[in-house]
Amino acid sequence: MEKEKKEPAAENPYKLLDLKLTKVEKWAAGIPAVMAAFGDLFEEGVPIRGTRALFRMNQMGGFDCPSCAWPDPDDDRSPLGEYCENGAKALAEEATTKKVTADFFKKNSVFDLAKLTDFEIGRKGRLAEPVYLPKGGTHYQPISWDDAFKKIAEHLNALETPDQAAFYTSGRTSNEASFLYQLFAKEFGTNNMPDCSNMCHETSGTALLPTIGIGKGTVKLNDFYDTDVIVIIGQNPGTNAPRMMSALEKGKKNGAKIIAINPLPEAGLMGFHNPQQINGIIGSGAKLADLYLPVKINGDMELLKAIGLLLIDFEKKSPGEVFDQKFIADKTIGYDAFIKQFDHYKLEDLAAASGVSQAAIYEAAQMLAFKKRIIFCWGMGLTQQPNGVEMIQEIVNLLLLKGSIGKPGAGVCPVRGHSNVQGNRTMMINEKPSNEQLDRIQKVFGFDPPREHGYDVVGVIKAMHESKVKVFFSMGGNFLSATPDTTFTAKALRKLNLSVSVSTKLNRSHLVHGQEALILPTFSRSDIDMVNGEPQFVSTENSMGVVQSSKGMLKPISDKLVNETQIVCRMAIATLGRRSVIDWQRYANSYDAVRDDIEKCIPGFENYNLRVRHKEGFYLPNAAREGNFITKKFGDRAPFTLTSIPENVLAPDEYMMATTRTHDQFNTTIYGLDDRYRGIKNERRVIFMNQKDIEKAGFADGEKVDLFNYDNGIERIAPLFIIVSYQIPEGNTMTYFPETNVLVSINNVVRGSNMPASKFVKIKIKKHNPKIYELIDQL
Ligand SMILES: Nc1nc2c(c(=O)[nH]1)N[C@H]1C(S)=C(S)[C@@H](COP(=O)(O)OP(=O)(O)OC[C@H]3O[C@@H](n4cnc5c(=O)[nH]c(N)nc54)[C@H](O)[C@@H]3O)O[C@H]1N2
Ligand SMILES: Nc1nc2c(c(=O)[nH]1)N[C@H]1C(S)=C(S)[C@@H](COP(=O)(O)OP(=O)(O)OC[C@H]3O[C@@H](n4cnc5c(=O)[nH]c(N)nc54)[C@H](O)[C@@H]3O)O[C@H]1N2
Ligand SMILES: [Mo]
Repeated sequence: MEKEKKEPAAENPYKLLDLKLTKVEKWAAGIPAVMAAFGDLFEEGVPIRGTRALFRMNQMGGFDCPSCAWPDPDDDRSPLGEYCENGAKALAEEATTKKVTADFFKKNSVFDLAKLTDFEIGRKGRLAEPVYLPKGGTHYQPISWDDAFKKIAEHLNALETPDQAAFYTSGRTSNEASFLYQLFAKEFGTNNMPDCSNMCHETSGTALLPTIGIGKGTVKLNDFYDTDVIVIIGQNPGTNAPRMMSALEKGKKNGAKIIAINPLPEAGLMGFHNPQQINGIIGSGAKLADLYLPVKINGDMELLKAIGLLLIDFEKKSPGEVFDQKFIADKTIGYDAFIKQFDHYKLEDLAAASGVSQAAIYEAAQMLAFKKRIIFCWGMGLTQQPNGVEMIQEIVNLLLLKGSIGKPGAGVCPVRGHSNVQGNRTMMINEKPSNEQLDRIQKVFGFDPPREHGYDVVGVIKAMHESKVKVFFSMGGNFLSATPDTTFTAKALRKLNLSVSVSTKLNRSHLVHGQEALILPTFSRSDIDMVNGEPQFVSTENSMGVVQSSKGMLKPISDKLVNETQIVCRMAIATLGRRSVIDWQRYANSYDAVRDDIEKCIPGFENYNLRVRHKEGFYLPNAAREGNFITKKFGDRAPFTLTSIPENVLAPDEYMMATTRTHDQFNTTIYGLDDRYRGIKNERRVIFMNQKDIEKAGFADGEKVDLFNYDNGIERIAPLFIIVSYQIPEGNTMTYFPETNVLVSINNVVRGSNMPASKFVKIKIKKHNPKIYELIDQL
């Protein structure tokens, strides 16, 4: 058995529940989704409070769903609001009336709380008052807000340099709070602003900025309704962006074809019963993917190159009909060198390495060959690969050949994660702010912002380890569990002088903390945000660059919550005092004042206060969307990028593992223990394997195993998983995040974006050894 740990556990307890296998679904949503949505509201004991809120979610003038960043239709919204099962679960998490009070912490030590699973920790309810853990303390204790800000200020002001502090952001923070937060960090004197983008779509931005001139997607929602082909690669919309399914359904109705590229035949790629339409609930629903390509993990580059090779061949046979030669001549650069590169490739080799049959690749190429309106959507399946930047650039290459960017019904669509992660970046939360951005800050506010780039997520973990960062402030998120190499990261966090978490719910990052720690409870998106007796609205930016207002409607569960905007202002006043050139109190009193200054600093926000009050919000400028590719290096042309084929070698006893989300979680928040579409009930410690691999290795379906990673000569262990025989390519395995983050080396990163390559983890699998826990203790 697992031994009693010396320190609060940084990982979920190693215990199995009672796995039941159910049918693997071929359709997403429908009746079970509606039931699950309302079921969660009932489970949280908030059927009326929650249902009322559900009807205001994603309604014009309502509040923005806290779940994903998929946009709402510009017009034509369902009178019930646009919601989905997982949006309802996210809301139930927020709307719960269960509370975590100071009394709760008095009864439960940090050590004991860490013995719970993430699922159990999340069930405890909303954080209701600020608490503080003194050096050597075992229990969090109450603290007043004023004293909390004093503590933060003391620690920050005691640092030798401002760069010994770091300010993390998860992607739910509003534009207004984000802007103030980065402004504070810059005035304090550091660009150490790691954020969840560093684990999410940094790879997309890194790939797109130098090729199309903007690090964001180019399509609008309406483009999905009128297009020829939609390619969905490395993304699971049925679970992670369920409202995207309505757009896919509508596109299909209007004649679009869908190609899905994924090692797993995800239910949400195969079919959809629209839960918001009667015929979707009871009728036959819509078949989604016209073609499913079961690519190997990280086989996408070869697959994309194989499609490119065939398209070049088709173009040779029907000149001018496959490629858009005028677009290539007018808008791009590097075509000849790009085409020449393909002389070295053979279809057989590419197909074999991708894991997809030549016939299927041929079919994909044919579906694309004579069409000009093509949309490519992608998610973490590409961005969390070591060569993710190059793979996305290869997608851009294909779209440039076809003239398929910057026109209606065509373009790139990186499907963002957190509901305001894109807005956070627009508000300049970025460890690498551009000189233009810093110049504007300097001009508007009159102080000299630091110019040196700061730490990103991987960088800050290493810096904490080396005691170069001593104060860590988290605006939302669950840093310990979201980041790689859990054991290494836990050690890093424990070295801090002070860790501060602004949070809505209890999570593991509160339990693995700095020598002193603060938990500051805040509002969620659905809460009414009163300032000076007036309910306020904030604004967010969705995956397609639309800025919209969001106004909460639920009474906060406690009068001891402070909203994120006020938290930043009060921290700034306490820390900077008279050193500051900014009137923080003015911002604390008025969000309009914040928006006025955002307008002065960030292009595209002209008349912000006026336009944000329009019900449908407004689009931010996006030159690439209009067909103008303004790149630093090539002026007004989009370059073709020469990319390379990865060399993937696995030892005979090695497997490739991707970590993914279940249908019952939002990142590290675990809503439930099922993964309904994939046929998993009541267990998270499972590993999906191909039946042939199971037999070859002498394992059995249902057998208990331990997982190991040996990157950089270090043994990393994730004990006690159950093998589930699954339709997945040979040599590939899939497990759930965050349970297997312990296996992801801190040095296993994406080239160019420095993101953890959490979908490219080499593992070994051994029969479960009951003595494994002793080994872990020695690590
Ligand atoms: N309900 C819910 N909604 C969410 C989230 C959530 O946790 N729960 N998280 C939010 C966030 S922050 C984000 S970033 C998004 C994430 O949404 P997604 O991008 O969908 O994230 P994942 O579930 O990690 O994995 C995506 C897919 O990648 C596939 N994949 C793995 N390896 C490869 C590969 O090598 N090639 C290809 N082609 N595919 C591969 C997996 O099979 C899986 O289907 O969702 C957001 N929305
Ligand atoms: N192995 C592996 N690791 C991954 C991934 C993966 O696919 N595989 N995905 C990565 C991705 S895409 C992402 S985005 C990161 C996510 O990393 P994070 O954003 O750090 O993690 P979350 O789980 O979304 O954060 C949940 C916590 O946020 C707090 N919270 C929720 N709403 C609010 C709010 O409105 N305000 C405030 N202040 N706090 C709030 C709650 O306390 C909750 O416990 O994880 C990454 N890690
Ligand atoms: Mo994400």
